[in-house]
Amino acid sequence: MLADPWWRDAVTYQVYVRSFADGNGDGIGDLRGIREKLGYLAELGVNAIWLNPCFPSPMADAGYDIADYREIEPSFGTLDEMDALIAGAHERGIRVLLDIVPNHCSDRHPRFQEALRAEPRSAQRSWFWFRPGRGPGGDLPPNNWQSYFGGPAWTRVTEPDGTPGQWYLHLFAPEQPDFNWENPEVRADFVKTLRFWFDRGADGFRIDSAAVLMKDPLLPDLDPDAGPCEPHPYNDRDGIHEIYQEWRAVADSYDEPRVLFGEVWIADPQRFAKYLRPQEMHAAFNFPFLRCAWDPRALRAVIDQTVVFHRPVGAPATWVLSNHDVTRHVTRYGRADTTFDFDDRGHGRPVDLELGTRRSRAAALLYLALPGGAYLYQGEELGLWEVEDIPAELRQDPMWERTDGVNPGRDGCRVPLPWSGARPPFGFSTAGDRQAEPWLPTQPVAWTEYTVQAQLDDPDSMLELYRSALALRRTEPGFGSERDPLRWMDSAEEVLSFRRGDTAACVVNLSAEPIALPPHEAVLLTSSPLTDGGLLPSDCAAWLKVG
Ligand code: TEU
Ligand code: CA
Repeated sequence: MLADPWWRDAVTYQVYVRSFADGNGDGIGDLRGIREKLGYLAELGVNAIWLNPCFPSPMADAGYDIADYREIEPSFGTLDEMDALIAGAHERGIRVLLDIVPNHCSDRHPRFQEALRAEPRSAQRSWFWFRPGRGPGGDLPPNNWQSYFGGPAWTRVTEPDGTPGQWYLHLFAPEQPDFNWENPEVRADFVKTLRFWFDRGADGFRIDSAAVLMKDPLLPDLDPDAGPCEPHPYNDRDGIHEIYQEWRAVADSYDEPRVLFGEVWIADPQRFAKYLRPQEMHAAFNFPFLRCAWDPRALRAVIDQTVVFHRPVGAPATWVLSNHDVTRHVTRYGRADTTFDFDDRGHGRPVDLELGTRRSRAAALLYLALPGGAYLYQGEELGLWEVEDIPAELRQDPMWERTDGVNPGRDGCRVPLPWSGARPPFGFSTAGDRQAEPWLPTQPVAWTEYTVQAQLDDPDSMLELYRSALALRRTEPGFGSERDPLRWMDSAEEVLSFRRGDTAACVVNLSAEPIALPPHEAVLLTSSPLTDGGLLPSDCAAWLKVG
């Protein structure tokens, strides 16, 4: 029997574990907290949850520095707690995806510790990229590569005999040494990890930094004028596809196939689509859509391009507006420049949160109406904005420190969720009276009106908009089914208007004036009320039943 390819049009909710819900009152979100909120997630109507890394980690990069791939981070819980969470989610029909980080581990990982103790050119060091330095005494890094978090991508070690020694490569923080994927032992170890979690019932993995695993073994200098992200000679090398073919075979070896979806930051859509060939990943994030301006022509172009490049490989498109790395879209859409850029997060620019919220509501109806999978980042269903005024001493993101504060980093989208009550920490802890201060104690007081409690049953709230849209995705087959292609309808250039299936249509008005709706049988949902004359206002979207 062919297993139900549920992931082709699933709505996946991203749980940023340490900021979702704290089950034991220590101020850090955890697995128990998630389990206690499964009812909330089921009622919201999501099909799957993706948990950011929850494995033992010194948290130099919020869990993306893993010291043990087959255990649970103690501050998040235990293996038993994970089993209970997976079981509880499955009882409610919610799949559970974990986050695997193959490019690098923690410098506390036993393999890296062993490598540090071993000789240069030893088998232990060949798990990583150790190289002698350049210049007199080897005092200069082996090449000019820069870390994504700022500063050189190399750190020098002290050899066991106390002398200054080799350098190791880290595309991210120094606490995140890059694995050497040329080494078959590294490959075998990751297959073991995949099986470990699949055997425990995990339904799939989000693959972190999926396109940067392979490096040119000659480690050539880079053109310093090439952009920070790509093209890099080490980025997206051909051999990388073998790895994902192997992973796909593992995933498909289960009766109920497991899902692999990649974080593939590649702007070139042809190279991007290679990762989605039938024997590779099932899906990958659509970052061009996430980064796109709130602009009708740009959005139409990126939607068309997405559909065009997914079709030949047979993979479903994905749609995503926010995640734990980017500025929350309520804030982005409330600025003059509505795009997203890693190197310029736009912090401190004027923001009109009312406009950003209005557009975010319309964007929710847009992305949830597009054919394919949708990824929802915790808090966007509450309309949360980026917290930009985090004091320097509370900032935790290595991006902030490594750029000397030039880049504010990602803490502003990682603030703990507000659940209830009139004051911070807004019920973030579920453990009764025991409420330690959250690990990032920067919830704005204004979130009083944005708690789950305040929004439930308020028909005008963001939460109710999401709940209604997700319910309609289930009951109106046109919106939900990925197999129904998108067909543009005639409209003004500044309006995105398309049909899904036989009876569903979505209209988004990005023009400055209210517009008439196309002929329809019923208005199913609107992001803001229609005008008295029944027109769709500017920056609003409507879901229609059409004949
Ligand atoms: O992010 C990778 C990432 O954000 C990209 O910026 C990276 O620069 C890209 O691969 C360039 O092509 C992931 C996680 O989402 C993030 O939270 C982690 O900090 C990072 O990997 C390191 O694990
Ligand atoms: Ca906790």
